[in-house]
Amino acid sequence: GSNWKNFNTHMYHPYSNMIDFMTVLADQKPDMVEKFKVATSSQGRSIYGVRIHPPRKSNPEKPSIIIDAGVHAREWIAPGVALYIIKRLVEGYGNDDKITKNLDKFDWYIFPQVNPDGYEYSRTEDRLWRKTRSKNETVNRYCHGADANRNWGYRWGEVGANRTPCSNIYMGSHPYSEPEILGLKDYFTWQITNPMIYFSLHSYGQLFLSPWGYTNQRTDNHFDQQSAAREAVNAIKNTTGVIYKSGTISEMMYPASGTSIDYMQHLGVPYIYGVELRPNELAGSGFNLPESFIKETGDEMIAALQAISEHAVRV
Ligand code: ING
Ligand code: ZN
Repeated sequence: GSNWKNFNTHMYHPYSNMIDFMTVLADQKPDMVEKFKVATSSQGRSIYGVRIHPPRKSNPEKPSIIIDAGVHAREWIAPGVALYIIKRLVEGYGNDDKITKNLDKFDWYIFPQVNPDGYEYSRTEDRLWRKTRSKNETVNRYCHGADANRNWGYRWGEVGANRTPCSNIYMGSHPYSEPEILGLKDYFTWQITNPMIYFSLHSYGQLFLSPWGYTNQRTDNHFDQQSAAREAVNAIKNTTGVIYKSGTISEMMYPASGTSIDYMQHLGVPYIYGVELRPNELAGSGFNLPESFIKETGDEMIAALQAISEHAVRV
């Protein structure tokens, strides 16, 4: 029974339902939503993004907001939030003042599940699976997958990545060895004309992580990135009361190279955050955040993106 409005964003879905939602949405809202394919996964699944824009002729210079989710299979809240955002934007245009104004200024590109092989494996075989499911035949036929967030080509394999396929942070056999990441990189690099804000959704920890990951040196726009992040943190506090923190990846977590964040910084995107969604360390549920938290966590991300958007057009 297919109407995009019937898609239940308050639950964790199988990958096939996610595709169905995007398909139906693009069919029923052709003036606002385009669905496009960016890659085929190692196991042959198609990976999609959607572009959401106001129902009028688009301006090629218009800045964009890019969101990806599902990079790490077990972090289920991330695709949950991405799908929630897609639905909220489409419902909100013309009805919600802030969303309407935002979409008039920014096009949104959302990739709600970029590692479907890993995701399905985490649903059926191993709830805590993190990586992709590519085969490492020549190196180790028993350990599958690479860490999709260590496989990007900028400063690939320098620190905080591992060369052995059985590691959870295996960087892959070469940069972009994972077809999911190659497709995403090509799309980000060549198909999005004016990328302004990039969120890569992960869990967990309630953190905004900015570049660099590969070094503890600061980027040349560090202070502007941090002031935008503080505005996001405040917006969240005013929305749900929940506390997020911000800082660079290497200072807040650990050094990590070959991440999408460093790639996008290198590309010159001004506002870049790896976001660790709920819960925090104290909550105990970790990657098993109950579905009932999707809505509030999604509202937090919309508030954060609104705040950073306002910052970005002000500076
Ligand atoms: N943490 C991230 C990781 O890849 C991160 C940290 C997030 C780095 C976003 C860069 C960008 O290790 C989790 N939870 O995966
Ligand atoms: Zn992650």
